[in-house]
Amino acid sequence: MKIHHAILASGLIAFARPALSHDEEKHEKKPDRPTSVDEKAFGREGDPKKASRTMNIQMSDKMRFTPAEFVVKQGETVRFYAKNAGQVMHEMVLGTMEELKEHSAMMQKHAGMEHDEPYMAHVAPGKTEIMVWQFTEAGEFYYGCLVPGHFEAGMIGKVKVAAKSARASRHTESATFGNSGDSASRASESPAQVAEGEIRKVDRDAKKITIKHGPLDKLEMPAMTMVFQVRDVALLKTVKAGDRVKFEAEKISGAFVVTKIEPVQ
Ligand SMILES: [Cu+2]
Repeated sequence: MKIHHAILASGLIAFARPALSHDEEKHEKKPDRPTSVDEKAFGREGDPKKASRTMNIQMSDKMRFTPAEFVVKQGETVRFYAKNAGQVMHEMVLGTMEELKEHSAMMQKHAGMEHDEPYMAHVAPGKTEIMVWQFTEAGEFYYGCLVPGHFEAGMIGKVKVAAKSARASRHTESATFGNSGDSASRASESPAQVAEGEIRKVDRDAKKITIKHGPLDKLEMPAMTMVFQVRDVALLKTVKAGDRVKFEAEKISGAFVVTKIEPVQ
């Protein structure tokens, strides 16, 4: 069997190598910052050391997650290995159905925007990303791929969080989706927005900065942690992860770009 031999051969090559190449490592999500303490309706970022369970979630170009449904216990911390078995980008984003729908509409509106929250894994073709999440609330939640068009094509899965006690679950939603009525209105270039936020990550090589910010009305963006481009890499000299900053951002050729940034005391 050719396939078998190929796998065996590549396995041997990998084994013979002194260390895994960068591509082969499974990336522990955002090791460069502390675990977020933000509470969401569907839980909070999990401490990898407390993960009691590991789950493999496979994503395919058929716009499906495998498994498409699973059950966890309230309070449980799960380490997800989100594997992209397809040829195009996919994401696994946890949330309530309402949040996922809103988020999906926003992705349609701002094609190409990048953001980064502890409850999402963006996975390039052939790669696996790790996400650790603690399900603190009982109820029914979902995971969707918000690459434009994928969620609408049915790329969605369901998590049932079984209540620890007998009390009724507070978050139950029906799995109906489809026309939320808000079809992608063409986003135009925005006026400049001045805002404050907290830096989560500075990537000088890619000229990108990740900022946790409140609502940016002029950019029609709700509060989130988002990856911005920077107009000039020199802007990144004076700031580092953890800093509170005042910044100015605008939408330029479809991308969100930070044009000014300074630390605030
Ligand atoms: Cu997808």
